[in-house]
Amino acid sequence: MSGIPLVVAEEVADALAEGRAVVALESNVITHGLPYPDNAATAVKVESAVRAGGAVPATIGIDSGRLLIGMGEADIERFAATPGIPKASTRDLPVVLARGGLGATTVASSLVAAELAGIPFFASAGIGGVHRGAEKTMDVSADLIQFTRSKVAVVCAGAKNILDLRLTLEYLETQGVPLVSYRSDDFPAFYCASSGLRSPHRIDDPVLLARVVDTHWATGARGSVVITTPPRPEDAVDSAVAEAAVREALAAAERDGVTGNAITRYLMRAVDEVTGGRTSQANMAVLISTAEVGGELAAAYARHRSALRQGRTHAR
Ligand code: PSU
Ligand code: MN
Repeated sequence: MSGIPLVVAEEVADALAEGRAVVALESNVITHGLPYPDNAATAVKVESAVRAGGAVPATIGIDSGRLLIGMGEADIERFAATPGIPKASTRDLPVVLARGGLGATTVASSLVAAELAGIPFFASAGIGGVHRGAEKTMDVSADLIQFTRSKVAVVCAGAKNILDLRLTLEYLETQGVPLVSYRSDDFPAFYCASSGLRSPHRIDDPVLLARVVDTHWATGARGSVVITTPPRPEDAVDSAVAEAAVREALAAAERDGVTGNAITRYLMRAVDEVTGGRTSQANMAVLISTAEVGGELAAAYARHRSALRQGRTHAR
């Protein structure tokens, strides 16, 4: 058991005890990803989407030195409406926990919490990655490093095209992080259906995916399996439109001298301004659709595990 106090929501604790599917979710997207009140409404819809997929949602956050494993609507509203909650990635996690107060977990720090709580699945629309210009700035998201450390499967719509997606895939390959695209050939770029980069593996069968996750851990590997699912066609933004907006946003960031952990939020907002709000609409839709697929895949994984426990090797 961890030495960090965990506040596990009753519904989450029950599901874990009974071997039912749970999907962990980050809270940084609530505090830093979208403006109020869209952030609160979206977070509630994301939780419903996980349920529609067949799993129990567990939104992760930090409160008074404890890790929240599952937020109610009141917690979500508090995180969404309180200004100035710090973004707590893995480097910040011990500081924010030890000081007390609220903290919003990124993908990386949510994975730490999920593993402590025994939750094997996590979903987020967009993972962090290698930033454009990283050969000079060395700005590589701690999310990628955490994928080599936390035994949690990560379902996502790829990573945003504000990043260098080619370098992001190279990094995952170098670090031996399995990357599998569910029912698509390409690595998606968040609200763009494709990054133009082919995924190393495509798998269409959730049972085979569940076996891939188990097999990764059976080899003794620590770390994540990254599973991508593209946006629904009706939600997707045209890649050329998104790329043009990203270039404008990057120029604005350079002009304003924005660097470090503030850059992701800055670029997302700037892209949204350039596209007249089109991308934040797409952002919300992708958060929801990814969560639903995350719920479905976590449920398939839980069924697979339970079949194994009962001595059946090929669950359906
Ligand atoms: N990618 C997105 N939207 C986001 C993030 C990433 O498309 O909101 C957030 C997530 O919380 C992710 C974090 O874990 O940014 C990565 O930040 P950094 O690059 O500073 O590690
Ligand atoms: Mn960074």
